[in-house]
Amino acid sequence: MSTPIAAIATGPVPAGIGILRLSGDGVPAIIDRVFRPFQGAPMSARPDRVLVYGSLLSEAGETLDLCLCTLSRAPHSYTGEDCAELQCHGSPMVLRLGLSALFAAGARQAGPGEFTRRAFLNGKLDLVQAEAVIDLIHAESALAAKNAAGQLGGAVLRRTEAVYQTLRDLSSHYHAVIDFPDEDIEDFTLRAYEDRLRAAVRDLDRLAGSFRRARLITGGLPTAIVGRPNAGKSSLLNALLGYERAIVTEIPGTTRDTISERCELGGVLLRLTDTAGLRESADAVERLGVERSRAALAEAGLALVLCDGAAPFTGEEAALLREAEAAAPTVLVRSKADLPQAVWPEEYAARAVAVSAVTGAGLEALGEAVRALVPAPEQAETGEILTSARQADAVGRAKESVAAALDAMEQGFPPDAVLTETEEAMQALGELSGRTVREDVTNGIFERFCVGK
Ligand SMILES: Nc1nc2c(ncn2[C@@H]2O[C@H](COP(=O)(O)OP(=O)(O)OP(=O)(O)O)[C@@H](O)[C@H]2O)c(=O)[nH]1
Ligand SMILES: [Mg+2]
Repeated sequence: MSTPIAAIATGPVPAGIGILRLSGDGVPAIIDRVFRPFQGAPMSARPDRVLVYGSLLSEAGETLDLCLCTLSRAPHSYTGEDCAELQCHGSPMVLRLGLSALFAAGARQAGPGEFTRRAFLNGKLDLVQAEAVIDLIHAESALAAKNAAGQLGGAVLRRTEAVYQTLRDLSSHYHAVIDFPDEDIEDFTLRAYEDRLRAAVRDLDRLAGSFRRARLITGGLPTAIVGRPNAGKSSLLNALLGYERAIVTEIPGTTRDTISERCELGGVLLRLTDTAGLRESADAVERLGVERSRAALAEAGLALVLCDGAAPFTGEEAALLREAEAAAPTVLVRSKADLPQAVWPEEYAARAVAVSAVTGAGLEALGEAVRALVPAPEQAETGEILTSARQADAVGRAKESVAAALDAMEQGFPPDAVLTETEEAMQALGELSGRTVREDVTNGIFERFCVGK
């Protein structure tokens, strides 16, 4: 028995289309009470997954909207239960009234992630796929979306499933050794397992290590924009974001506090931090700002060093460039390209990317320079970047246990020692897919969802 739940699945702003979603027992009957087709039979008497045009009715039977309805009966639906969707005009008020009508007809409000939780409980999705749904909804870069889509397609599980099979085979083999000690279990098959386990350790290690690159596609690579006062740092931040995020003035020392925003540049998701211009200052507040600039540089995975192209490139700029290069991969950016340019020493002029925050010239070239320094992680293309610490932890533990099992085999330890490790590894992989995960862990995952998903 599963209580029928309903929610508005689309955002709370006026839009072209807004969707009401329903899942659970008795959904066809509930739909018949709130939706009247313009022609023919009620929804409950129609086949699955056909779009039907009709009226959305209020509790009192008045027409709220003209909309499209579709029904997907169990088990062929997102949740695996009877499901329906009402595609209305995207008026938040109409959707709220429609939702009330659904409540009056017997549904209750869905909790955050409840549709996807039901899909998980009914075996429609594993836990990695459920988390990929959140990642896909919140993707802020093309690569993040690609990675999430790959995981939704089962990319991670395909890889770990092969390892799981190996462990299962190995464990039944050892159980056979323990249960039938008199049978001669051939040694060479065990050696074949050693090769498979070695491959498993490599695969799991690569997968667990992918988490280190997750910030490249989800949180954004920490990127410090540094330079001397008035170099045009805040102007560049604004130009890249496309709106006036930071204060810009002609007074050197305008920016004090660091300002961070995410932005995609050259296909790489960056967390850009605009900083206070670096100089010796007598002003206590500015000095604190400069400290923060240096801290941002120290944490950065990428530095954009801005130097005013209309001014000479001095020893101070050169020192700043060296300081940045010691901290992170660095792009030298020559700002204010729209102004008459000063002559720079050839070695710096040759490597600098000229940009203008005023005209937008050079921003594309800057993107290319960033892409060249920060190659996109290949694993994102196939959906094999783990994006949650939970997943990385489970895969990491599985790897440790497989390595320990391998070690025990190589050292000729008794079967029990190998079995303990293979079973630990299988347990960890089960947590990854959700097969053996604790309920409080799954609760934590689905709480991160929005209502309606
Ligand atoms: N013509 C032109 N002027 C620019 C450009 N970028 C910045 N400026 C001007 O340069 C001055 C300083 O710009 P900001 O962006 O505030 O420089 P900043 O590096 O953030 O300066 P501080 O915060 O003081 O360290 C302002 O008067 C901007 O209008 C540009 O691309 N072209
Ligand atoms: Mg500034």
